Amino acid sequence: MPKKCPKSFITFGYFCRHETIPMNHLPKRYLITSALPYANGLKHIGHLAGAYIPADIYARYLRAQKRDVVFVCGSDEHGTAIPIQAMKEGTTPQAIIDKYHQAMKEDFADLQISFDVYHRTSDPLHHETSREFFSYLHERGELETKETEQYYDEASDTFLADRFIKGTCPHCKSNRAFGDQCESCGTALSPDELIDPVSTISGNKPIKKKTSHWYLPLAKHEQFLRDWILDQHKDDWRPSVVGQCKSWIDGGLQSRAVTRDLNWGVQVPLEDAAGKVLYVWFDAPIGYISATKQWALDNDKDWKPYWYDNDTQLVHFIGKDNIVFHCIIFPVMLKLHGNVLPTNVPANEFLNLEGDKMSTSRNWKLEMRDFINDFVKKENGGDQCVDMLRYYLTQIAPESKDSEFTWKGFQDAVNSELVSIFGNYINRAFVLMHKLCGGKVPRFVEELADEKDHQLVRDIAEMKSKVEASLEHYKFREGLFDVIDLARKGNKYMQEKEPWILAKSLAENPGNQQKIDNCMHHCLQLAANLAVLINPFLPSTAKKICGMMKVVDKMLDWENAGSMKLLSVGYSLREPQLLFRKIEDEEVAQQMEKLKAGLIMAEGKSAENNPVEEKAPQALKGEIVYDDFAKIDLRSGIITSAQKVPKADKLLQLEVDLGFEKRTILSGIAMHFQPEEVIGKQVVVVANLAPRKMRGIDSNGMILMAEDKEGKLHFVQPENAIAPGATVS
Ligand code: B3M
Ligand code: ZN
Repeated sequence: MPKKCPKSFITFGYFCRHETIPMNHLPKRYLITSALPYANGLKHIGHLAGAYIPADIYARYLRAQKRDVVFVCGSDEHGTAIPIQAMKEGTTPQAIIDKYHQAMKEDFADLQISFDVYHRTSDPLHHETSREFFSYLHERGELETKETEQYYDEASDTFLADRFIKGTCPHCKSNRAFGDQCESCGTALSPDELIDPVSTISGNKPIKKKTSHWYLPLAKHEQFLRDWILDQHKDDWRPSVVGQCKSWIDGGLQSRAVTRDLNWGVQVPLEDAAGKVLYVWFDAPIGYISATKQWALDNDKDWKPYWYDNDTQLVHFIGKDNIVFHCIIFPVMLKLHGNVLPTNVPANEFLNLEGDKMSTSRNWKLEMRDFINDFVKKENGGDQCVDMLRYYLTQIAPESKDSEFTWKGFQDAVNSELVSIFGNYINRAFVLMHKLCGGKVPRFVEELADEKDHQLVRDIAEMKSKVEASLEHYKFREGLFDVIDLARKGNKYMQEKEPWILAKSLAENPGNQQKIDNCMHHCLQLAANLAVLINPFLPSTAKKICGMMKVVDKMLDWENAGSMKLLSVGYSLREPQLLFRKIEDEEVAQQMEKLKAGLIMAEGKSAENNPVEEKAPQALKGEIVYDDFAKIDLRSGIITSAQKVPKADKLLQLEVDLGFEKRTILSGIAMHFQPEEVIGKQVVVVANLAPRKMRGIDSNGMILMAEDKEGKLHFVQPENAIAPGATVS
């Protein structure tokens, strides 16, 4: 039995959407946000599945309900990620953000993510909004100042915040840990926690230098956070989100620095703060407010109620690595600034790709742009392919645990569900109606209705509230599953009614025509209902069905779902168009090849010249005596910096610390490793090799590498960390 919420007169099928927040009416307005993607590179389908598609489904659903909704997003253009990308691409931070802002905006538009505004944090409106926010908190004494010693890179004259410092993660021991977060295990870090930190700018070991910053004292707000999240929202937020918040709060809330010594970002609006900018995670969420302001300016609306009136439902769609910022830090900021708090933060887990974590450095990823180019913009592509991707990514949405994109899975989802169930149902309904009912919506005669007809009507009505209950609770995969299930029921109904068989004996049984008409009438009303229900998920498909029915998009208003009167009797409909094409085996094979080729490229090999094949074992070299070997002085060392050698594809110029001295060594590993990957590596060096000049640079020694049977290089390393200079024999 549906439980009725005592606080609300509105229930959606099974649940009330206000189980914990007392409200006796629907919120006046909705503000939906998707995480602002960093403008430092193209985004992959994991991002799309985590923060953009679910938000878009929700926004489209609310719009179809005629609710007041604004869906905002924009590029996150600050933080150390941007200058680092600029260094990598040999250009300026401004050029980087301009390039990626435009590219991401286009990708989202191509995939029909229906933002009401796509803003950017480099916009003066955002700078002004963030500065005002900071000043407001500062003037009210809500921020602390502290002088601390922080890592500093003398070579580049820079304090090493966040991504400017790299080292070994104290938790998982990965060497892909930065000053803000470990890339491998996702733990939030501070630079002081890193083991063997090095500057990502110069590769040097940093020194410590005094600096002062402003901090948000989170501990002061512990009780508020406990009451608000762990009590008020314990049941309506996802368990994983509440769980992460609980462990943060229980772990003891530390003051968080909200400023940085950096020359890229929003200037701190205080006299004594030259050279300091707001921490990117302070200004980025304020980007949601600036984006709302921009939307209001563009549409002649008032932005304030969205951020100040408590009758706003604010929902942040994010990936799980952003939970702490959206559930702890930003809400404290919002509370202090007098704004509304998020009603929900439906964070998603991660999406893996073909059995492995997606990774930019290993090239194991599927960028949105790749899909757009390989499917949407190809012949036989277009909007149907957008909806295919939206379908599959919703079907495998990592709502409660990590999930996995596979090309075979994509093919199966498209061919066996979209094509065989949904597309097939719509197509058959149209084809049969043209064949058996003269291309017009036939009449339904109630007196002839049987139990199957009644059941179908009940199924349609019930599905409306079922999908609502799912969407109101951010269970998008469940909602989509239900819509497909309704199409499945339609196929079954048609199969059981067999109007084509009835048609065969029409001459003997003229009464069969009304039976056929009854069946086809229901089938067409169901097709129209399917268009309404699928619309938030697959908007192009819904529109296409409207086109085939010669009805305006207004039919897609949510209130129409559940009705058996969407199409008028006698109305003539168009010939059907196929909604979806199949995904061929060759396409799957091609994508798998492409993925593997990308991996090989990332390992520094070109896919064409070096197919993955095992190398023949190398013959042993001629015998030597012990004295020959004893001449070689092997020492342990640590790579402290690395850079590419201009015009030499294969060479990396390394600085290796041997304890007693630092060496420049040229190593032929550039096709296998990026410079930043090797910094901090322990190595074994042939320390007494005669110097050799290459490309005008003296190389003093050689690094030992092992080559596996696929030709991949691995560092030869001592088992445990040992001091540089140790002898190896
Ligand atoms: N740019 C991190 C990310 O892209 C960050 C999100 C900001 S949301 C305010 O994962
Ligand atoms: Zn880690």
